Amino acid sequence: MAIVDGLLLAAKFRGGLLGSLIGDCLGAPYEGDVNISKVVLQQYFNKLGGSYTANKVPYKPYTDDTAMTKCVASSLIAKGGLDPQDLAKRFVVEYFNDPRRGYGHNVKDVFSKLRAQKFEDPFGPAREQFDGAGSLGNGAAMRIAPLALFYHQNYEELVEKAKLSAQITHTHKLGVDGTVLQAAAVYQSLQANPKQNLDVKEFSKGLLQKMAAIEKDEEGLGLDDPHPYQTQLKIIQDLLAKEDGATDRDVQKLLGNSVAAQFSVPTAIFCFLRAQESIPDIETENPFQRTIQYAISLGGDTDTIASVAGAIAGAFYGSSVINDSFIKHCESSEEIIKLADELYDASIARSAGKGS
Ligand code: F2R
Ligand code: MG
Ligand code: MG
Repeated sequence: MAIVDGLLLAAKFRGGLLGSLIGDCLGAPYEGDVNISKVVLQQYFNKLGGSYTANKVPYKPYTDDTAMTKCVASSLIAKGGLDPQDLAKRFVVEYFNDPRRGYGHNVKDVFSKLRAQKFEDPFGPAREQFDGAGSLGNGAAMRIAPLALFYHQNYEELVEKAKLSAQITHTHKLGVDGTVLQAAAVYQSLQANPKQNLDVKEFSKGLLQKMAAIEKDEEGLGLDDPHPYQTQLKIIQDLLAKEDGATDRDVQKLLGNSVAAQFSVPTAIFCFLRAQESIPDIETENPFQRTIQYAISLGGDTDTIASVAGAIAGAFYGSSVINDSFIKHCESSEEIIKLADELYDASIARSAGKGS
């Protein structure tokens, strides 16, 4: 991590969590929509990106994506690392205090069962989902950014903890591996120098290598494709290589925009990589905004795809690239900044303690 000094790293922590928040808050009004008008979306971004005028411009509430991300961050800070029981409790307390945040339809059962069994086995209820198949939704990936930031010093440990944190709610291989892929994307963004142009081929190659290691034992699991995330990453590479640029239809059809981790996490990664350059009908010079605006323009699970893409973009650029007006329009942005700073301190303290 030699190219990233302490000040930049702290800004990247803020960027990662703010990116996740902003993608969620700005994407939420469009969740489930198809054929989103690029013109209307541009007006929406122009309005929100203009000078902040509290009470005049709509205030954007966050959804389950941020509610759960906050739980992950606060648990890591309080416990100094992943404590599945503590995290499960935080999810449950958060959900029953504030259930109307647009949670996944089935994950609510996990919260009820965890509460009923008093957190004795924090992984038990998730294993029972979908008749024992487990959830393949993107709900574990959408909240993983704080954990990827916290464990940035040790990739192997990050993978192990990402899997465990996912399994509190998602035990299907596709749900777990989608979480690992998102953790790896945030990890790579954090290591990269934002002052240099991002090599998108190298970035996707790095993820492909990492997922080859994760998916190496998956033959025999009964999946139609034993290497689903490698397949999606190769599609990303093909789409990025298209001379005329991928159409929205290409992206929707080939990568997807649904609630399934397999068809949303790679899409978010593609949005970040494609947004390194200008995109037709997205009028901004700011690559962070371009990432989020493009992710929302694809429709479907817009809050989550934009949140996942925003976390990757924010961890690459750092908070300085994020328009202050977007930050101020999002619910709890001050709290998110505080959590990012505390998470940074906790992560650094942990690695300093290990070295002594
Ligand atoms: N739930 C939503 N959006 C719909 C309603 C929002 C509306 N605006 C409102 O306010 O009510 N968004 C949130 O859910 C996604 C994350 O979901 P998560 O946490 O993965 O939940 P769950 O319930 O585990 O899975 C979601 C759905 O995926 C399908 N599914 C999952 N595993 C499956 C399996 N093994 N077999 C078949 N289907 C499976 C089911 O339909 C689940 O209900 C994010 O978009 C977040 O924003
Ligand atoms: Mg949501
Ligand atoms: Mg969503």
